[in-house]
Amino acid sequence: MDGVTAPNVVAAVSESRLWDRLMAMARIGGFATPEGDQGVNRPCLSALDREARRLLIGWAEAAGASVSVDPAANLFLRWEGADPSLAPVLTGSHMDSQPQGGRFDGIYGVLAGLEVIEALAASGARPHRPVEVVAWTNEEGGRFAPGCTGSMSFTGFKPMSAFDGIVDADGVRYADALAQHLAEEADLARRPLGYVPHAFIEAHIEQGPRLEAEGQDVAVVTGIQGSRWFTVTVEGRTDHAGTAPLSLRKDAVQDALRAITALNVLMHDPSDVLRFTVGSVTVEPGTSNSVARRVVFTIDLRHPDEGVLRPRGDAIPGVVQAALRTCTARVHERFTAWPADFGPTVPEAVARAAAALGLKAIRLPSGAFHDAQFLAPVCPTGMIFIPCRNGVSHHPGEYAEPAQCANGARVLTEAIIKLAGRP
Ligand code: HGY
Ligand code: MN
Ligand code: MN
Repeated sequence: MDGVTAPNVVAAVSESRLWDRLMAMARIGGFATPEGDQGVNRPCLSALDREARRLLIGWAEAAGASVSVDPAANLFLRWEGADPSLAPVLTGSHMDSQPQGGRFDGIYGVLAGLEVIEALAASGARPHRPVEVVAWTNEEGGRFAPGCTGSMSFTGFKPMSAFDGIVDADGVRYADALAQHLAEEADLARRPLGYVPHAFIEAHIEQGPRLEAEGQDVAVVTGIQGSRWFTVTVEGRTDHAGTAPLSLRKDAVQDALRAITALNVLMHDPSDVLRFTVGSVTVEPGTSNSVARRVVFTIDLRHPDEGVLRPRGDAIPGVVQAALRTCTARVHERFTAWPADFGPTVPEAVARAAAALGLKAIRLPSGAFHDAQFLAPVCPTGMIFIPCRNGVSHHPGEYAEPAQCANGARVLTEAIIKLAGRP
């Protein structure tokens, strides 16, 4: 570990403690699949989410960190700096999961951040700047779509009120779930919403195959591709499946199929860089013997180049309307994250940290979005990726090795010490 800034601190990162905590968290909302995978279903602002946060808070307070929550329910663990008045170096990720999620997406970055605090505590180090670990609210957007509502609120990308009316599958409003969550965490110290960090750095599994395939230890993440989410509501008329002539029907399923087929043509990309996903299709009334009166389907569109993402996304409403035969349709864009470039500061700190630790690293853009996408316009931002098995994520089979998790936490520790000012 030549050239490591604070070898005693980095050496205090514990692979076994980090791994045990990852596995303890995986039991909260955990489930086994018939194939033998261990998945996690931990929706944001749920009782499971609060259970996981309490576990994290217990560990953090035992390590000597102070704990607080902001009005968006973003949870902060603070390790005081030699000069508490300085803007902190902020790290962290999210604790919510996809419904068929894995044991590492998000939670790894939060626990790697806690490992930095543990290492600072064990070595008695007091960096110049405070170090804060954040668990962002609702990164995934699985229960309340879109995702990243916590980090968008924190950075002022959107006012918190913009998310109030989002409802989950049970019709619960985001604002009500947030109010209940904050009430159940009323014993925790409060802090105001938002500040400008000195820097933000997030550790995460790659959620792609390159690090494993190329035998790399970590990735220096250079940026995040853009994402645009839409919902398309196709309105028809329900009819009797046995008696209504096809020539008189307003069949929302048939027109939704025409729209999706036309969108596939719009989104065709021979270079396979563009990502177009229809991940959810709901049909009403949804019975075998009634013609569908309504179909709602989602669109997740991604591309690293705004020059592609913008025109393809802007063309969606016209393509949908032109494809309809008998129904009407509404297209609503509910999430827009333009491509983020992380610039030099934090990626250089990550690259130097990996080199100082003798780890193999490549530079890589992120295909998945992250809260870091919304911090990038606010402060120097970057990410560290660790390999995950077969690149699998948003799947119960998601997996990373204990040593890989520890490597990422050590790079995070070294980079944060460098950014916060050495102890
Ligand atoms: O969808 C994403 O890219 C992220 O994993 N939530
Ligand atoms: Mn994630
Ligand atoms: Mn995810």
